[in-house]
Order: sequence, then C-alpha cells, then structure tokens
Amino acid sequence: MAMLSFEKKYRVRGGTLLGGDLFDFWVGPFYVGFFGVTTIFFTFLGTGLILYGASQGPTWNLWQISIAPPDLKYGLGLAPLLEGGLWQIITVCAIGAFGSWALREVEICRKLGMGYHVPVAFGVAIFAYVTLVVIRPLLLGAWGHGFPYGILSHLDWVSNVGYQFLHFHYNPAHMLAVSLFFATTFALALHGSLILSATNPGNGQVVKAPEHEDTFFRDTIGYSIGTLGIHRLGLFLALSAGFFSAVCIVISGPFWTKGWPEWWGWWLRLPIWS
Ligand code: 07D
Ligand code: 07D
Ligand code: U10
Repeated sequence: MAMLSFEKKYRVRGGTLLGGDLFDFWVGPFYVGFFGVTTIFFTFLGTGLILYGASQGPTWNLWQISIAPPDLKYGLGLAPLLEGGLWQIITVCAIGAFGSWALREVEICRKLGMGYHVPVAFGVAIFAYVTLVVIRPLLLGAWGHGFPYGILSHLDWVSNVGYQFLHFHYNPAHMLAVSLFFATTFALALHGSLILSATNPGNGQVVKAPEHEDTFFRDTIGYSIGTLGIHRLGLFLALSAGFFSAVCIVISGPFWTKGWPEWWGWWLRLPIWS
C-alpha cells in the first residue's frame, strides 16, 4: 500500500497549535491532537443532549425528533433546560465541535506542510451556520430566531422564514447564492467529465494529458482556464455560494423587514422614469 508507507514517513511529531506533544498521536487512521479530543468531547456532549432532549419529547421517530430554540420571550437570556436551554447548550457544543474540527485540520495541514485551504473552506460553512444561530438571532434580539435541530423541523423553519418575506426568491443575495451553487455543480460536472474523458479514453486508446484538456475548451469556447485555474474557480464559486447564503439570511429581518418583492421598488423609484 503506497499510501500507507507515505503516511508512515509523515507521521512525525510537531505542527500542533496547542497541547505540544501531549495528544500528538494517531488512533488507527485518525490523527488525534488536542483538537481531536475537544471534537470528541463536544460531539459526545452535544449528541448526548440531543438524545436526552428526544427522551423528554413526544417521539423517537428519527425524522420528527426536534430540539427547539427558546421562545422569543426569553430574548437573549438563558432559558430553562426543557424550554430551549438544551438548544442553547447544543449550539455551544456544535460550534465547539465544528471549530475544533477546523483547528484539527489546521494542525494536519501544518504537519504535512500544506496550505490552509481546506480549513478555510470549512470555515465558510461554519460561518454560514453561526450566521443562522448566533449572528442573526443576536441582531434580532432573541435566540428564538435560530433554527430547530430536527430533520423535518428545520425544513419547516426554512419554509416559514421564507414566507415571512412573502417570496424569498426575490432576495437579491439569495439569487446570487443560488446562482453560485448552480455554477459550482456546473463547474464540477465540467471538470469531472473532462478529467475522466482524458484519463479514461476507452479501450486501446492512449491516456491524454492537460494539453488535450486545454485544447478541448479552446476549441469549444475559445478559452481554457487551465488545470490549476479550474480548482481555484471551483473553490471560489463554492465559498462565494456559502458566503452569499449567509448574507441573504442575515439581511432578512435585521436589515429588511418587508416582503422581498418590495425591495425591487428601488428600480421603479429611480428618478429617470419621471
Ligand atoms: C452530503 C455531507 C454529509 C452530511 C450529512 C448531514 C446530521 C443531522 C441531526 C437528527 C450535504 C448529516 C446530518 C448530522 C442529524 C439530528 C438532530 C452534505 C453532505 C449527510 N442542515 N437542509 C438536510 C443540516 C440548514 C435544508 C439533510 C445540518 C439550514 C433543506 C441533513 C445543518 C438551512 C434540506 C441536513 C443544516 C437548511 C436540508 C441533508 C447545519 C439552509 C433538504 C444535508 C449544522 C442551509 C435536505 C430532510 C446534506 C433534507 C437537508 C443537515 C442547516 C435547509 C439532515 C447538519 C437551517 C432545504 N440538511 N439546512 O446532504 O433532505 O448536506 O432534509 O447547519 O432538502 Mg439542512
Ligand atoms: C448552514 C451548513 C453548515 C454545516 C456545517 C457542518 C455536521 C457533522 C457528521 C456526516 C450553508 C455540519 C456538520 C453536523 C456531520 C457526519 C459524520 C450551509 C450550512 C457547519 N433556496 N432559503 C438558502 C435555494 C427557497 C430560505 C441557501 C434554492 C424558498 C431561507 C441556498 C431554492 C424559500 C434560507 C438556498 C430555494 C427559501 C434559505 C442554503 C429553489 C422557502 C436560509 C445553503 C431552487 C419557502 C438559507 C445561510 C446554505 C441560507 C437558504 C437555495 C428556495 C427560504 C442559497 C436553490 C423560496 C429562509 N437557500 N428558499 O446556506 O441562506 O448553506 O442560510 O427554490 O436560511 Mg433558499
Ligand atoms: C478529495 C480530493 C482528492 C482526494 C480525496 C478527497 C476532496 C484529488 C486524493 C476526499 C473525498 C472523498 C473521500 C469522497 C467522499 C466524501 C464526501 C461525499 C464528503 C462527505 C463525507 C462524509 C459523509 C464522511 C464523514 C465522516 C467523518 C466526518 C468521519 C467521522 C470520524 C470520527 C467520528 C473520528 C474523528 C476523530 C477524531 C475527532 C480524533 C481521533 C479520535 C478517536 C479516534 C477516538 C478516540 C478518542 C481519543 C483518543 C480522545 C479521548 C477523548 C476524550 C478524552 C473526550 C471524551 C469525552 C466524552 C464525553 C466521552 O480532492 O484529491 O483524493 O480523497
């Protein structure tokens, strides 16, 4: 196994951000590190609290289990455990676990002498989540604006919040985010299919190199972004999609309270029409 002998060579001490040598070891394929321990801690505690919440609730049906945030009357204060307090502690655990996971990725990057692109990318997903459950509730003045932790209940939240603004599709940042998500899958489909077409050309055919890939796109659309460029573009599109998602929800409420279709009134109010 070539990969395993490579891993042995790179399984050396150092590169940790915290804890020094203390947790600088592997368990099977997994690197542990200080942040591996904190990941495990927050994950176990958070999952345990979800299970406890489920045991106090009306159902064990996996799709219907839901840990709701506090009522709006609790504002930004702490709520009793079974009235949203659980949601508050679980939120802390989730942020602790996601943040620890990102920092463990950083330590692994440092060990391998690689760039921090992966943890930075995960950071954007964490940012979107934190926007939903911390930043927006803070701006609106109540934890009750966070989304409930349940498979179906969180869908109800998305739908309800969407209709509070009449027609969420008219939110300009939502339009940008949706287009960027579509562009991301389009770019990955183009890239995946191009690579497979070059490396898997069919029985008896010679495997093709990047010159062929470049030429395919020059012939079709007159330009090739190149082998490194497509990965930069993919990362840019995906991170922008996550970023504009966070923007689209944080402006809904804190910065715009009417229906989103009404926002487009600025166009009709332009002085050029009179
Ligand atoms: C494929 C990587 C693997 C990850 C998976 C998710 C859990 C949750 C917890 C029972 C692409 C593992 C799921 C650990 C179990 C409990 C309490 C990633 C892959 C397989 N959602 N959402 C899903 C989360 C939000 C929305 C599915 C998480 C926002 C819509 C899954 C978060 C909004 C739809 C899920 C989160 C929103 C879903 C599949 C956090 C806007 C669907 C996810 C932490 C972003 C789809 C029944 C997937 C579905 C779906 C998880 C947040 C909208 C349960 C962990 C509030 C419209 N979401 N979601 O494949 O089928 O992601 O729902 O922010 O249609 Mg969601
Ligand atoms: C928040 C997930 C973070 C995940 C983390 C990791 C674990 C570990 C462990 C697997 C951001 C979690 C990891 C738990 C798992 C193991 C082992 C990602 C997050 C940190 N919308 N809409 C979006 C579309 C409508 C509405 C975003 C499309 C309706 C609201 C995206 C359509 C109405 C909100 C998007 C559509 C409406 C959104 C979601 C089409 C409802 C949001 C992506 C075709 C009536 C949310 C930040 C995202 C948002 C959001 C797409 C329709 C409402 C751009 C394509 C018209 C209220 N919508 N939407 O954000 O911006 O991912 O959240 O109709 O809050 Mg929308
Ligand atoms: C890409 C690529 C590329 C590749 C690739 C990939 C992108 C070109 C070279 C990668 C892509 C793929 C493989 C494709 C598939 C991927 C997806 C579709 C994405 C989605 C992925 C999944 C759904 C899989 C998710 C799986 C996960 C997250 C793994 C889960 C792992 C764990 C739970 C273990 C984590 C380990 C930790 C935290 C540290 C180690 C800890 C342990 C082993 C446990 C033991 C614990 C300790 C020793 C610590 C003690 C703990 C304490 C003290 C606390 C205890 C507390 C209590 C409360 C009990 O571009 O190239 O190819 O492949």
